Amino acid sequence: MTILKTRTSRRTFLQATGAAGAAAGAAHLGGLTTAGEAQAAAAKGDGKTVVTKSICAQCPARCGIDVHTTDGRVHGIYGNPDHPISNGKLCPKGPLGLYVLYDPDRVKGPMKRTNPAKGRNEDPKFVPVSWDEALNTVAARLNTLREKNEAHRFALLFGRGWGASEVGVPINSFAALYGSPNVGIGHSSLCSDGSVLAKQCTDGNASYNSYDYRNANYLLMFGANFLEAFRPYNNNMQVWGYIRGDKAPKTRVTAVDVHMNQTLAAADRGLMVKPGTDGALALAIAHVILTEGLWERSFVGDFADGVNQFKSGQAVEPGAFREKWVHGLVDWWNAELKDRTPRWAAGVTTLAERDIVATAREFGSTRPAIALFERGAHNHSNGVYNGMAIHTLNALVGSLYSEGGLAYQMGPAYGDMPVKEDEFKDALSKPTQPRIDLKGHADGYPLAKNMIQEIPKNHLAGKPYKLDTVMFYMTNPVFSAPNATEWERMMKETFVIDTSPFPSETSMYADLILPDHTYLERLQDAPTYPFQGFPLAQLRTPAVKPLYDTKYFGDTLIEIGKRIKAPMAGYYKAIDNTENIIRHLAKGFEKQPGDNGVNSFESWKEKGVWYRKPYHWRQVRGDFFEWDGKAYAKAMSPEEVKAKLLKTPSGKFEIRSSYLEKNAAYVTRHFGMPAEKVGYPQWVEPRHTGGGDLHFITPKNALHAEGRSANMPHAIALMQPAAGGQRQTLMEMHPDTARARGIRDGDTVKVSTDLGSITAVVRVTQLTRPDTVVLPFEHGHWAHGRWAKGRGSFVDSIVGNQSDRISGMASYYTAKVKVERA
Ligand SMILES: Nc1nc2c(c(=O)[nH]1)N[C@H]1C(S)=C(S)[C@@H](COP(=O)(O)OP(=O)(O)OC[C@H]3O[C@@H](n4cnc5c(=O)[nH]c(N)nc54)[C@H](O)[C@@H]3O)O[C@H]1N2
Ligand SMILES: Nc1nc2c(c(=O)[nH]1)N[C@H]1C(S)=C(S)[C@@H](COP(=O)(O)OP(=O)(O)OC[C@H]3O[C@@H](n4cnc5c(=O)[nH]c(N)nc54)[C@H](O)[C@@H]3O)O[C@H]1N2
Ligand code: SF4
Ligand SMILES: [Mo]
Repeated sequence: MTILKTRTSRRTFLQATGAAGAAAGAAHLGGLTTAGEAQAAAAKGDGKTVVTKSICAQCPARCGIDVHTTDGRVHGIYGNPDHPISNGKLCPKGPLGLYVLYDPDRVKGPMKRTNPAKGRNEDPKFVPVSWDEALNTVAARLNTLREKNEAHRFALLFGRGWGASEVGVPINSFAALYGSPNVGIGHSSLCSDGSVLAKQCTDGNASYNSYDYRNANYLLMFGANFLEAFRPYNNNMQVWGYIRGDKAPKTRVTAVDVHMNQTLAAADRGLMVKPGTDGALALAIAHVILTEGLWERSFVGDFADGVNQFKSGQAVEPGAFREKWVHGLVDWWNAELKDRTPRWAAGVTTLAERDIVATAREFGSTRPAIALFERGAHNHSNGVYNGMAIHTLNALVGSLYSEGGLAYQMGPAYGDMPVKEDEFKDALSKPTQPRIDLKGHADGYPLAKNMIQEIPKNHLAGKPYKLDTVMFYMTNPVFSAPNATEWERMMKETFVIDTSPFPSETSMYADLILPDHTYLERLQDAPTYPFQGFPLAQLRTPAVKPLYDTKYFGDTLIEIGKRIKAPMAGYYKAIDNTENIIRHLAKGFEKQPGDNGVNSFESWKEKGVWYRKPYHWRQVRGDFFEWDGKAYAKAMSPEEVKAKLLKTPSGKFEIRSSYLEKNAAYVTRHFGMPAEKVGYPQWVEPRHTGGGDLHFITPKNALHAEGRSANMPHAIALMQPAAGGQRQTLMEMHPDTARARGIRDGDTVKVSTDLGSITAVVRVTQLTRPDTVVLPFEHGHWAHGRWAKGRGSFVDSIVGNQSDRISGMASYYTAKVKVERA
């Protein structure tokens, strides 16, 4: 296939070879990106090395990086020593960013498809177009849809983006002004919405947690791969070195997973649980904490007479317990927990009863302790209930907002935008149709945040309608969503716009590609994922002039906005460009300078990060305090706690969730328990897809950078020993399971579900459960560059599209497969 042949103008050629002077680069950028004097000098070829402070983009940890550039070429990426997440260190993927920038298969300028036929084996026959033509083509389509009152048939889907300069302002304002409910559907339901909803149901914060690991003495991790993936990976490794090394006492760790990953291997105790049963384990741990009287009385409360009445199998008199910061404890005990004994959980999880009891005693008697979970625990149909049971353990031991506990990330002190959207609305701005993913709709997923995985199904069925034009920013669901191949059918019927700098699977179905700069070429605010809670605002500054004729996505969307025939064009003209947005954000730092002195746009660029310590709130033995500038000394009233920290209707940690009870009819319909029981963390059997007999787990590994490492030769080379050979990925299978099927180490096997089959090479190992096979995600691309293509197994093509009815989280780890010799 001769795909992605590009127009190599003299200008882009010169830039690509690094011979272009600063002037050509500046013209290319339209004056938007000021790379700085120093970089201009570096580009001149005087041999000097320039260090640009920026932020890694190969995983959501967003580590601060020092990018070393000499003569206009990046030759090294190191950790920024003055950045609180990286502290001068990086994970192995950080330095490999060079491969992202210099990927030979990059899309080198805007392109349009000339072959109307679409399919994996169709050459799109892309031809270069100018930016003007490309932007005008998009604007013309969007104007026509609006004129026909069909604005809803335009969808803009995005993934790894959180910044004000791409999602916050350009996308969100488009959603507010253009008139389609489908502008800005994020990929969060492919990622971690299960954890977000579990928190929302219990403590009212629809968010991920921040963690104070360094002061914790016990970590209990469920389906979160702390030493290979869980965020922020690089800092987790630094934390690990401290809590397992210098710290006294050493923090004890129990990790729960379905196979022996690096985290389990390094933990004090690794529990290999049956997939989908983490909730049962957490309930039994809670049972032991209550029956053995290990709960934190200063936070939870106590029996009026101080005598513990929690006895296995026996109900407790309502009213006997005086609750402090929890709501519904005794109701929960009576309705669910009294029978969730370790023996019962041993039957469900296949773990040994004594291990469950030992874990519960350790967790319940070591303070401070943190129970955390991520995708392993919630990528199942019962994910939110599992997550609620786990998160409730934090309440039982008093870890909410405590030192050595967990909290929620604070936002930075950003300045306001120069204009308000409201002034640029017209009669068509308000959407009149439901969202294509039926999020929030009674027939769909009323409680979910996003349901991106439902889009192809709904489109193909024409329910609620058919899309016309679909634009993608930083997401490639045709590879990464469950039942991924269903997306291809939709993409054949729609006008597809991709913004990826790489020839992704989405690009192969694109009608138009408007390529983004890579992260080392763009000026971009890059908010942190929740870290330690104190506010942190990060900035990417280009380390080199863009190599090719690309444009930062935020600016692409602003330029489209300017071309819409409606008042909204005025808004985008006023915003004008992404640097302008970022300059306005930075104005907030004038009033609140960072601890590192950052108080302006210029100083932000110079340091790459603004932050202000400490975290603002703290719970100490059942009392809540605010930081008064010197100490956690300002006592908070229950009303303030409710407004700022425990944001539930009761103002407490709700073991009996008002949020779920409010939606009882819906929950009952899908889960089958009686309405009065929906609010409690409880055991719900997971529903499996696929129709096979072996659990199919497809996790991330350390060298894998979501959909962005597949074409990086060194990343591939470094993961080979664990994950595969040059063209194949290894699937872990237990010796008993292999023997029963006549499979030997190194055999190629066929792995099938009701959606189809893939092949994999088997690695026979005791590191996985006999009922579970493990095949890493990320390999098996059929596009995405020369080294990515045709290597390994495309796992999401056989994982069924089933979601947790509460969070809408895709149940990736719930499939069951049949494995036979190929
Ligand atoms: N190296 C690397 N790090 C990353 C990313 C990356 O692409 N590469 N991506 C980032 C993103 S977007 C996210 S969302 C986070 C996700 O971070 P994690 O949630 O930690 O990542 P996963 O690999 O999806 O799943 C974690 C673990 O769940 C296990 N598991 C599967 N089913 C079960 C189960 O039923 N119970 C239990 N207890 N465990 C189970 C898997 O074996 C796996 O070890 O990682 C981030 N960090
Ligand atoms: N089996 C299995 N499936 C999974 C997972 C798993 O662990 N196992 N993980 C899930 C999780 S947690 C997530 S978050 C999703 C992630 O899956 P996606 O939402 O698809 O996101 P990414 O893989 O991060 O990147 C998508 C695409 O963005 C494009 N891209 C890369 N860099 C840039 C850039 O600088 N600019 C622009 N405009 N585009 C760029 C590339 O084409 C890339 O393929 O996958 C999910 N799918
Ligand atoms: S942990 Fe993530 S952000 Fe940090 S260096 Fe590694 S890939 Fe980059
Ligand atoms: Mo994710």
